[in-house]
Amino acid sequence: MHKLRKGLLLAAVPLAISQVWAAEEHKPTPGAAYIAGGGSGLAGVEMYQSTDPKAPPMSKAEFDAGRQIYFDRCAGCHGVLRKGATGKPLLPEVMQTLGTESLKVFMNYGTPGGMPGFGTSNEMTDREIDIMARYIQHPAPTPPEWGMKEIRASWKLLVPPEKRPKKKMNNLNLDNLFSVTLRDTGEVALIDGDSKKIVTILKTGFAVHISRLSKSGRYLYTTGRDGLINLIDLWMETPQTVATIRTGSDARSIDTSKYKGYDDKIAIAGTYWPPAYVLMDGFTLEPKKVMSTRGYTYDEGEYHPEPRVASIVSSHIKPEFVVNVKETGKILLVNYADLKNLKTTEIEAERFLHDGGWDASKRYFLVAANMRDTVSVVDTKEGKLAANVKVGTKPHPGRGANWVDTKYGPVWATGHLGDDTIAVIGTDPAKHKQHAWKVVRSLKNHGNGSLFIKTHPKSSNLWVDAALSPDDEAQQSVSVFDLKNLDKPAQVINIAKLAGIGKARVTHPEYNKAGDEVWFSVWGPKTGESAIVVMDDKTRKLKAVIKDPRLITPTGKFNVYNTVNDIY
Ligand code: DHE
Repeated sequence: MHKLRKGLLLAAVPLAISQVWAAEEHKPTPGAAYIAGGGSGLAGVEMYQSTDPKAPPMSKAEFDAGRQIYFDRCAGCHGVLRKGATGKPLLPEVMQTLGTESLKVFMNYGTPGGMPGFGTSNEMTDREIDIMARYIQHPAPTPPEWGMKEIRASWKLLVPPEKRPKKKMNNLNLDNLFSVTLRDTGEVALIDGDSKKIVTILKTGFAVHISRLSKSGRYLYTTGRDGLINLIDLWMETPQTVATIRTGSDARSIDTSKYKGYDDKIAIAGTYWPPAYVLMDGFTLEPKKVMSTRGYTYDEGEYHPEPRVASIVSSHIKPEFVVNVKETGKILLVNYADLKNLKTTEIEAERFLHDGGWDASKRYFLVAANMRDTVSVVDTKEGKLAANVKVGTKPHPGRGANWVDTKYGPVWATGHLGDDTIAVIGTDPAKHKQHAWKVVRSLKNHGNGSLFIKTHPKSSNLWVDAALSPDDEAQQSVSVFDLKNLDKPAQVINIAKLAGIGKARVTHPEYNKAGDEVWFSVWGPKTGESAIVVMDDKTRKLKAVIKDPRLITPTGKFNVYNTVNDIY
């Protein structure tokens, strides 16, 4: 932010508070708006309007509008209860001291702490900003809890296992099927990787977030941001949803058991609200157990009322799920061998855990603690933290990328939201001890705001997006590095242009099963054009453009084989 405007902003608020806000300064980065949100399932939930005589009055309609905007745009950073998460706490008594006019300035222009300017970016009208400035001076309404009674009542077994096909009823090459998130319509498109044709489009949860596959590759699980889980049977003539459940009212993660003997048996879903994870029967989604993640931060031992469940991965070497709890900075290894006597190992890692993936051996899990500029590494064989590795500003790996580096042996890499570097971390303490858990290379991406990075064991290319870069050209383009010669700068390819689309972000590289094609989402606006672009990995030339009016806001893509086997 411009120095003068920042000075004016801080001058507009009482000194003590401006000092607190300035003291924790973080430079605004493209990541701020992203973390602020893709919306939340809580926006539409009716809540009790608590009032405080010291706060400015609000009508019921204004309160409801404020609640809706808050959960759509603010809760991602400030927390459901406004106790602070990646953004500052917004406690009513402090907000009342600031007062409506100062709060309007913050909301209009953003803050030095990284909050986007909702007025200057035209994301909120003056009227909405006025409502929000008053809304946050009132006590935060608490969304309803969602316990086993509600979870069970929401469960719908549409096609029980005995009524499902006994063998695969379609001619699809399921290993090379892609599940594509259509974010703004709350759907997934299943696309045949061989013919590049859409097989079907299925309704899922609100702003559907990710797809994951069962060990056998038969079942596809999706989670909506509203906590709605869909279980899709890929063996049916046309794949369809066979069960649904709501595990909470705000959610991002889902996975299923992959340890031998437990194929497809147990599913797990993480929730942001209420903060918890739910264990279910993998074939039916029948809920078995709900576990709260409320508790104390790992470092200061401070109670946190809403530590959200971020990424979850399934171990291949133990009957365990790795559950990453964002605000407390704890990684839970949840052993699902005996649900009645659940054993979890609680590992102190780093706060603000977000997304991550396995190293190539699948023993170590590397997860970004994004607001702490750190990658935490868990040794799942020993059940303990292997290292906290300092990287660049706000790492965001997706699942990251693994390759054998010509100089440093096995490595894993992440891009960053907040700078244009790619951190390459050594991952082999057995044979390359001197490089293990160190940043051995820092590559230069074509922009900041990177969301996802990908390679494949059969490829010698590394593809990196910069989807949240503020620069149009950068957000439409990807960098391709030659893994055999990383001293050479990357080739930068404008993928959106190849699709003939002007205004779009290009994101989430995903390989086909063979590892010779890499797919990108050209993520246009809800009312505009979008596409999937398929690049030939060897020649780095365009292979196909998939366009269809039904492909609205495609973002994540999940190849069945690569997702089952955690190939990245
Ligand atoms: Fe994601 C993974 C949370 C916004 C696309 N995202 C994840 C994971 C978490 C997360 C915790 C890891 C899940 C796992 O592995 O179990 N994402 C969040 C947010 O809280 C956030 C910042 C804001 C929000 O309100 O949701 C957010 N995410 C987005 C987007 O805006 C993206 C770019 C587009 C979209 O579809 O919404 C997006 N997130 C993705 C994708 C993955 C993901 C594609 C899976 C990556 C993979 O390769 O596995």
